[in-house]
Amino acid sequence: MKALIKTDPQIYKLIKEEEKRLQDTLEMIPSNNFQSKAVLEALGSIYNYKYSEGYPFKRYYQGQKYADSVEILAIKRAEKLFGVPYVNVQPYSGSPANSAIYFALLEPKDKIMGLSLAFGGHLTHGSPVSFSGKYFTIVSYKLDKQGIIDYDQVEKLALKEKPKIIVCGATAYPRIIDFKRFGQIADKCGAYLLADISHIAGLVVAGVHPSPVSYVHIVMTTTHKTLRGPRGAMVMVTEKGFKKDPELGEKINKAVFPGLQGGPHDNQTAAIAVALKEASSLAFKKYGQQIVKNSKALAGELIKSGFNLISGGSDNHLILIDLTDKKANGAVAALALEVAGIIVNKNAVPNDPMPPFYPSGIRLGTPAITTRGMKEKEMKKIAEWINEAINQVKGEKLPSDKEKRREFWRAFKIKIVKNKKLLEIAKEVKAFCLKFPLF
Ligand code: DSN
Repeated sequence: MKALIKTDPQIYKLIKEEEKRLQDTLEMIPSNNFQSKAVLEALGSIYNYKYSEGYPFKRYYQGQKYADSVEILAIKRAEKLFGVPYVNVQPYSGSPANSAIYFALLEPKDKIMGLSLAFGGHLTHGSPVSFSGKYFTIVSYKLDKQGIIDYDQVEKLALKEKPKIIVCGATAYPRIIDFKRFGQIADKCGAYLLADISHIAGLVVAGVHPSPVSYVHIVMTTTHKTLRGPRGAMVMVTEKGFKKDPELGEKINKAVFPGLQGGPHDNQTAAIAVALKEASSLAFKKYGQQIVKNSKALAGELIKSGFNLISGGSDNHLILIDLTDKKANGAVAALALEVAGIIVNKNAVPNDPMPPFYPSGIRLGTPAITTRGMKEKEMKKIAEWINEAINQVKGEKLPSDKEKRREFWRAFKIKIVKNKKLLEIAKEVKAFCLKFPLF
């Protein structure tokens, strides 16, 4: 980073400080991951300068001799890895990718059916605060009392509401998704079926989560979560998708560009190609398997310590904890854990009585710590620290009155960073992390 130090020492310092923060802490937000140096080099390459509106061999600008090859490599690698006949690698990220799919297939007010955000879905699956809930008609399905997708309820709702698209996929769901059952439901009601596998793409590649490809028409994934690529996304059409609608690929291409985006980010495409090459390796398969082993081990330890895990455990890379039984709150716990060097996010739990900014739960996962080489043995220690840290904030009850809550939160933020036990854990975490370098 010689040039950066010289040109902008302030930004250089902030990058180095972030690197150190990551080295010294446990990054357990399940959507975050660390990319390889090779991916980062491609992302920071000369391709950042380039405009390439259009698609390979059909561009609106000259000078595409090599950019075309980059995009074709990315497409071919994705097709092979996921076993699909069509991929668009241009979406800037997951939300634009889902938008493009909707704009390709729907008219304003058409019906989308997805998992409610409050029950683990995503903003773009029909939340009223996102474009998906504003421009389209939304029907949301929920989870059953155990925190599992209620497939019978999904079927009933789908047959009653006849949505044009059903979205299966989630951001805070710790169990296997039954894509086959979703496929049967979509076929019964004539809907397109979109699998949003952003969180689990790396697990699908590793064979530790069933692939949706045989059962759905479209697959969307971001590239930076378990897949360990740069920030970005891909839209794939399956054989089943082409059977339903031979124009599907063309419709999606047009919706991505010129419908929604301008030129693709060629540096991002190059980095996606690198990540896809890495994901085709045996080492990546083992990595994906280890993510799940770690998540199951961590879930088991947390259950032993009396935590209430939504759905009773984890089959994938993430764990969702309802802290109500521990007399703790998600926002309070997430902050306490951060002081202890463990980074998670506060998260709503099913039927959460608390508002989204102060939800009752936390969401945590194993993709990033598995990238660092941690295994089941380390999960035992991490569970101990999580338990000790949350014990420090037991009984910290958020007032229901808004003004009092703001006061409580201001005072809590000042108090918690001085908590001796949490600072002790942070020291232990830092020493432990030394054995697992970021790169
Ligand atoms: N923000 C992502 C997540 O944390 O799951 C989803 O877009």
